[in-house]
Amino acid sequence: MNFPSFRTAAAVTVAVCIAAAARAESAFAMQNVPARAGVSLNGNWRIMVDPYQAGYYDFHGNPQKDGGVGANLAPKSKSDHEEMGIPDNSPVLAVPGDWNTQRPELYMYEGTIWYKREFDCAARPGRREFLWFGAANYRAIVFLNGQRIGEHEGGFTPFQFEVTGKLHERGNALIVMVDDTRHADAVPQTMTDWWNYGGLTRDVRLLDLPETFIEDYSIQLEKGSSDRIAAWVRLNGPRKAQTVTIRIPGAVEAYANTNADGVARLTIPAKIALWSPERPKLYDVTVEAATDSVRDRIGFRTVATAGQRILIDGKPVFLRGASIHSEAPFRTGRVYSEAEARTLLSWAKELGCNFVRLAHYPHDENMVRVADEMGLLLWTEVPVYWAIQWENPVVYANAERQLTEMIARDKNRASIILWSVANETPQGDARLKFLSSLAAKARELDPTRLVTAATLTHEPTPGHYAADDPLGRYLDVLGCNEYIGWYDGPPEKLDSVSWETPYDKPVVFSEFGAEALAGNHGGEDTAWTEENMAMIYRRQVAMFNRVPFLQGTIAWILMDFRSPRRKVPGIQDDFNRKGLIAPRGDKKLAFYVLRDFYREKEKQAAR
Ligand code: GCB
Repeated sequence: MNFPSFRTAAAVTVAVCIAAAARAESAFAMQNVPARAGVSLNGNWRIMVDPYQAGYYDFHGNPQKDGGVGANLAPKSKSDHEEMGIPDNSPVLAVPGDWNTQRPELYMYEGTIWYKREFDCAARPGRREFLWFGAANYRAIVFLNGQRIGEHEGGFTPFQFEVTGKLHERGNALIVMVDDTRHADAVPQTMTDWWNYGGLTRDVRLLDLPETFIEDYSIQLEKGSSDRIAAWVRLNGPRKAQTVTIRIPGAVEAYANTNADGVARLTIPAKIALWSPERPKLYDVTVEAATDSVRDRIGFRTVATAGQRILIDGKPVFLRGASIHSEAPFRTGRVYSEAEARTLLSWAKELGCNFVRLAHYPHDENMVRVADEMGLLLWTEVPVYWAIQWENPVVYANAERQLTEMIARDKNRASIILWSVANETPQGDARLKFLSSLAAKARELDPTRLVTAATLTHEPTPGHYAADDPLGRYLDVLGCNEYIGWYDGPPEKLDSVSWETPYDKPVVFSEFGAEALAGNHGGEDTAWTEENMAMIYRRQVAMFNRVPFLQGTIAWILMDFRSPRRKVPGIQDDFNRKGLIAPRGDKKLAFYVLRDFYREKEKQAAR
């Protein structure tokens, strides 16, 4: 279900005003929220399904005068027929969690659902409170005690609103309108090959912070150095002038004063053991000011390119990769827990991966933190996917905001080496301008990592491929998605194709694959069988060995994932079956083909 017709002119104007206000309120990104004091607002929330957004707009498409459902109205007497409330006998949804997999009637639902949760809060004097959301797909408007406090757009990044002074000791009503309607002028646009899981899909917390708190920090090796840390710390609150200390037991203890904006910058010489996939050393880091302190676990590594090579800690590395969607193993639905992140990343390890591509949007923070621990290098990306509106400045601003929020959250994670700005976008001048600006923005926000994108294959003459997308000029690493033997020609084509690139920079095959239903067996020539998929993988691997400049291969995909585009009955049934593993954990034959190739690559690297 989709209700684009309800984007009336009035509705659009209102949405734009709300968005502007929300950006201001939620302008900063809080670093390391899992380590902050506060209370969880996870659990069962009451809901109201509102496909017409009648809880927000009146019958002429104007915002409800009294605030609609957000006003938290209840009948005042037994004769009052108030319709806008979310009463205590309403159905419930668990938060975190997508709505589609929790209630059968919501499986295909796209639109608006109102969520309500009541909580008590003994706010302490001299403290500040923030409502924090790990993610809400796709647009959320937040109301507290009947008052609108802000809005956020973008389904995969965190946001928060300050609510200091707005809380009661008892019976606070938090109401959130979540709308996952797809729009042509959104990021992503309407056409994706993944399920549009709606709802409050990640943790919700009420954070309790000192009046002046450590809002954000970056603690990384200085670009180009393996023994100097470049750090900055930013305070938020009235006591901007403080001394900030960074402590890494056994390695670092450094102080600096903050400037008038509450920012301290430090360059610290440090004898530090480097993080690598083989030895994912994380340090317990403390950041301290007089009014606040926060602890983190941070790894330090370098990443660079040298000609066509990728160097980690100065050594060339071949990326033995697989992509992962944020699709939960065993139960299916959006991933939100550390345990699910661990299962997925352990499967990648079993496959022999040293690298994972988190497709096609920022994943839950648990994924990047567990990857840090397990020693998996990461590619993480924004949902600039397929044909978005390249000439629309609102779309660009949206993409840049999502990129900024992703980098803000994850900049201290050693596992991440690549920020990706796009996937399989159609070539053209407007797209090049859009994506080169986005790449420049990524570099400005984080000069220490590499910038990439997954581009489409180009076959200038039959059987001869070129990794030559003009976007490559603006990237550090060029990703190239190829489906030779699946969408592109018969499998035999893989035996004779050749590749070239005009770029003196690393090229990776950012996708390749074939599809089979786990347990479906037959001849190699029979579509959808494990044997057919394994045969295509064998030919792919043989081709990889003939591409001298290749620096990595990223299988599409580690585990099957839900997609409304996948309709073959009895085979797909709403799942893209290109997973090397089925959601219930069974490994398909192709898994072992790729695992053998990755074992061989690992041996070669050790020689
Ligand atoms: C692609 C897309 C990915 C799809 C995949 C497929 O090229 O990047 O999102 O799911 O192909 O299976 O077709």
